[in-house]
Amino acid sequence: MERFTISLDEKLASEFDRLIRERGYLNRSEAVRDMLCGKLDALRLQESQAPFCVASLSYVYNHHERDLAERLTELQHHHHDLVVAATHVHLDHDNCLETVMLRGATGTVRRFADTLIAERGVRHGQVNLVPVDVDAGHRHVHSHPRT
Ligand code: NI
Repeated sequence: MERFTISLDEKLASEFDRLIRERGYLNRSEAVRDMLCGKLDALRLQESQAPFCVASLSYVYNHHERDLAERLTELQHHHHDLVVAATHVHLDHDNCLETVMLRGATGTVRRFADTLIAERGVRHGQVNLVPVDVDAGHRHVHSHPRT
């Protein structure tokens, strides 16, 4: 067992302690271990063990923000090969919640999700990647007819 010390500012420390209570962790070490494992799992997904994935990406944004809604739609169209479906919920007068279902090569899906999350004005961005086995017999080249 290795031990190390982490320095947190007071605000972050108290938020972390609140999260520990809410999630029912016994102590900080257990919570940190769990988060670390989750993060490492997610990173491992990018590597060769899980070349394909499905994913759900969620985020909140203000649709009044200049060009943002348009930029997000543009990005999704640019990667229509990855985007399986998108759901848009008008949360209130200003804010929208979007959940985008993705499918494709793990690295590509991850990069696409990171790009959307990093767009200025996008908040609470989260992506959940789920590794899938792709049956070689069902792996086919998509054609994208124009309408
Ligand atoms: Ni909306």
